[in-house]
Amino acid sequence: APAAKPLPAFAAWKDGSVMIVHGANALETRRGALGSSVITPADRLYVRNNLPAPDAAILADRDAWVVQVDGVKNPRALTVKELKGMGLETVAMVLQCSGNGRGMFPSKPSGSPWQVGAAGCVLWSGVPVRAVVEALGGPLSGLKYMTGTGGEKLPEGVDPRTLMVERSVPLEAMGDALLAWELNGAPIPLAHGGPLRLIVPGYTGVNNIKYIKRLAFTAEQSEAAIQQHGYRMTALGQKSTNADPSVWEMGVKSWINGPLPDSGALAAGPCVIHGVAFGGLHAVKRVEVSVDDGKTWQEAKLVGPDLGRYAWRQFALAVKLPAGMHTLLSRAEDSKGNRQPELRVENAHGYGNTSWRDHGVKVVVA
Ligand code: MSS
Repeated sequence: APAAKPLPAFAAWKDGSVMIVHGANALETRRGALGSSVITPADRLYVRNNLPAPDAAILADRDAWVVQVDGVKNPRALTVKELKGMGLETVAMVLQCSGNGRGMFPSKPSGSPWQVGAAGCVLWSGVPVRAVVEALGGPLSGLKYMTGTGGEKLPEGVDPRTLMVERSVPLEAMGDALLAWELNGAPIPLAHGGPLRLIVPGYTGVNNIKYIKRLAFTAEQSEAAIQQHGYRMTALGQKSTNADPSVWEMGVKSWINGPLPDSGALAAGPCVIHGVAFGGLHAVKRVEVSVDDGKTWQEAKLVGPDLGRYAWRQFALAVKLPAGMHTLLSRAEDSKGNRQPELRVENAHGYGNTSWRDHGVKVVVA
């Protein structure tokens, strides 16, 4: 087997024993290493960057970081220090890369072949975007999107639109959005977007802009390639255009984190099947588990604290597994009655895999 790649310097503080290094800007958490107490520790949280992260010097004086706010009555630049005086909220939220589960597409789309571990459930603290907007006189009328721009330095001489990380989400996403400076009770590390990150609960990872330098309410979506062509549900074999649906809200999803095929030989008898389930914009309502490849289903118990509709729930089901090979599956339903689908939606870039079939695991009981 090839030697495991080392952790990149900006994420060297991660727990290397549980991270899969796909590349310098793509680290995944091993399945089964997400823990069972709801919150994913920061040193196990996946990392994904489209551009190299800025220099760590941007963290030297966190309170001095500046974000320009536009598309409001009184547009202006605000420091993190000023933001800290404008409001405070905490949200527990599943942060999940748009391409989580891409590694399960038989079409082998380009991009990191994530299994389940480009996701975690974490706490963000910061000021509600709506409080900032109110303080700046309210939104201008007729605007349709909230657009965040990443603070990466771009190389000179290239059209910034080709590279910059700038994403627009529908205006209503502002409702629960935060400008956050804290992750799991500590200042946000560089790898996760410190000193300041836009948090858009219920939306896929890419919409959560790290080191945000501009927050704008806009009539149109960003002209950046990452918005116009990137992160869209494009039919297999087609080139992406801005007519394809953008990857925004997350769908209802669950997967099993134990037992796993590599948990070692399982002894026949009692066993607890457990995993995580979330509903994107809506709370997860129930999870069913099958131990016979989907022929029959049993309702699992949601365990642990309910941290709100954007967080995941851990589920558990005690079963007795006889000797033999078993395909274990889970499927979730949200509070609006949306059900996790059996099959993935094929698409050119491997986004949005919520298939319960794909996320099943095979275990052997001796
Ligand atoms: N931001 C910025 N500024 N830059 C970049 O690159 N990326 C994305 C987000 N944000 C970026 C940003 C992505 S893409 C993702 S996932 C996320 O982020 C991740 O996060 P973490 O913290 O985990 O690393 Mo896919 O959809």
